Amino acid sequence: METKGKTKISATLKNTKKRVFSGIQPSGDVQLGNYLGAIKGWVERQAEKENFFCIVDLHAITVPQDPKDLRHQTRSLAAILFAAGLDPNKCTVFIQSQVTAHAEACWILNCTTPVGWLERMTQYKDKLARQESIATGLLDYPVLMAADILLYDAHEVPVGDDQRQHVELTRDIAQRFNHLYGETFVVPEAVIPEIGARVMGLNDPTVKMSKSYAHIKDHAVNLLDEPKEIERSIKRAVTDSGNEIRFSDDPEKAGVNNLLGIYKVITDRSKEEIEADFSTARGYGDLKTRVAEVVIDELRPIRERYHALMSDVAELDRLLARGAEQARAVSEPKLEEIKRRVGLVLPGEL
Ligand code: ATP
Ligand code: LTN
Repeated sequence: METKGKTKISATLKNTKKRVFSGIQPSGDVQLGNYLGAIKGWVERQAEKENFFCIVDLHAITVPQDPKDLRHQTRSLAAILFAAGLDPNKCTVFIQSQVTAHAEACWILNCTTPVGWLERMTQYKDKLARQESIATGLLDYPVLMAADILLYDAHEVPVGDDQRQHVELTRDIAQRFNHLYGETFVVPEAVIPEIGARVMGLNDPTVKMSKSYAHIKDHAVNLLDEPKEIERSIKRAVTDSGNEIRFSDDPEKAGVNNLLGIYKVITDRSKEEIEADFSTARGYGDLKTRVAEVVIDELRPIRERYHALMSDVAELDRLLARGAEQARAVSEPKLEEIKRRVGLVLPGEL
């Protein structure tokens, strides 16, 4: 009787938690922007939420990937997420392609999403401009992302600023489906940090730091970089010819602003405090030294835990298999609901 009562209470508590869904691509070495713009917030708020974090390998293959590298990067990314502090007892971490409901829901949503909505996506237009030939999957990328989110009835989608437009589109896709077929989906909100949502490249502060540019020398700090490498990339960060250390929207000062933003997210101090602190600094050299120090200290324990996790791949695979099972338990009934709504005959009905 007592146990029954307890179960009921914990189920009620669980249901009051907001559901969170986010994704990250296994498309290369995880970089500091991924951590400050997304992963750090996921870790900090995991206790307050019901969390689903997805390693979106189907999104990664929308641009060419070496199969061997992709396999390695998928496990390695899982290890990074756990090493950064995601607790498998509080979060469902899983590989997208292992939960087939995502691809199926994507197809159904493709059939209610006007192609013009996809052609307007800035990330698609940027990639299109950079490549000679592009895959259909790249155009369709945001519909798969909508399927990811909507299958879980997620309320919140914590992402970096570059994903704002995709979450807006997810809202449009949900509303359109609800309008056509009746209330089916929760319309989710993007949760974007005030600072750290757009960490810029160290070699070029006009371009967002990206995993897929991480091979370019001194573009990014990778989460697994050794202290010497971190120091080197930050010391070489492009700044300006002045010496004023302050937060600023001035494009001239984008490099310094980027370094201060990184420092702010990690130290969690106010802009005023930070500017006052740096008012006695001797030029950008001092700023870079202090930024490098806090980044090194922040990433050291993650790197150490990562190597420990990667030394036991069987345990990592077990966690991912459990995550996929938990994800299926939520997404499969939702997929059935979607299929029923559009008039597809379910296997159980035959
Ligand atoms: P790719 O280069 O393959 O597109 P990416 O580095 O942009 O990869 P994603 O896997 O697409 O990373 O994104 C994972 C999360 O990290 C998303 O929430 C995204 O908004 C966030 N993110 C990516 N880059 C940055 C950045 N420079 N600053 C802040 N957040 C970022
Ligand atoms: N497009 C996202 C990755 C992504 C995602 C999601 C993010 C795929 N599915 C669902 C949030 C919710 C990106 O970061 N490039």
